[in-house]
Amino acid sequence: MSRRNFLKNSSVAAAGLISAPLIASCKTETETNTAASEKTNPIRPIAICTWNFENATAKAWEVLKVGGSSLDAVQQGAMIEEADVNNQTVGVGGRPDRDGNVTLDACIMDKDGNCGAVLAIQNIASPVSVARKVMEDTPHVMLAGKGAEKFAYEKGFEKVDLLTEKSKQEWIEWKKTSEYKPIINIENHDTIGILAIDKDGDISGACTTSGMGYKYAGRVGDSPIIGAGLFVDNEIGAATATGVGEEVVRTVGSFLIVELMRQGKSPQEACEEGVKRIMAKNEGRNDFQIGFIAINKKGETGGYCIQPGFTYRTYSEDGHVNNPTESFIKA
Ligand code: SD4
Repeated sequence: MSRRNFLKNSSVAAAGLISAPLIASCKTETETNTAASEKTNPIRPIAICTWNFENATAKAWEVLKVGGSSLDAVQQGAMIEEADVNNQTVGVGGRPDRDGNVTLDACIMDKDGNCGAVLAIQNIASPVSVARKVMEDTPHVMLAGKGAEKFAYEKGFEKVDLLTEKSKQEWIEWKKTSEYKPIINIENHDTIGILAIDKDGDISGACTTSGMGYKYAGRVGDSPIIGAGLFVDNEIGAATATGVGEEVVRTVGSFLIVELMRQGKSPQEACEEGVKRIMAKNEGRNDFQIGFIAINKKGETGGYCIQPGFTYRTYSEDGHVNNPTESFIKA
């Protein structure tokens, strides 16, 4: 859909997203038909993220409501959680690995299928922003570890100590009883995956995390893996995951959700089917958590989780909504 066609959409204009002088233009027959179908199915900019990250979707919405791109919206929304020291599963303040080092994973994907990721990067406050630089300024998709960190400095990112006193003290406590094993628990769950549709109907997504608390040094989860922690197909929709990354990687979870939507499932049905596939491979287990959220081209959303308690946040012209979801394992 062209920008011009979108601008003719009266419901979007009414939402205050555009100024009147931009609306006037002459129409070809094709444009008239497109405009008619838009009336019944208007583009509805929206941001959606895992968990109840109200500030992240609010930030994304700030970008969307003034006509910004979905790519900027997801990056800026994700950056809010990366900077929040109280979120111990993302960015600054994230829980360290079992050796006491905070290592971060992130990826970003745009409407054209361009994508970038950083894996196990240290000392950088916003890995999603480095991932975007990988996408835009290199011929690669993924940079890992020291190479990713070096690249970030080359791009002007500052060196930051990511380990807060709180996370450090908890890690010291953990070491006393842990037997030095990384934990897989169902509470360790504040990764942000964020998806957005902009005024042009284009979809982007981002995902960023410090990964599993007290993981083995060098461990990388699903969050920076395109297809696993995040996938965007601008013709169909997008999906992102939170929870135990190993299981999401095994099932190429976010790609699966988008493919299920391609086959005609709603975002909600697709997320449920994705979780059920994972559970079918883990019969009898109830000690881990995975949640998916998804959005389709129409702006419909869905979310589903293995464990109870999963919510996802949406922000659109209707305001912000915290959406509790059903779960595979009932409370
Ligand atoms: C990981 N999927 O590293 C991430 C962890 C997570 O909410 O999502 N926590 O496996």
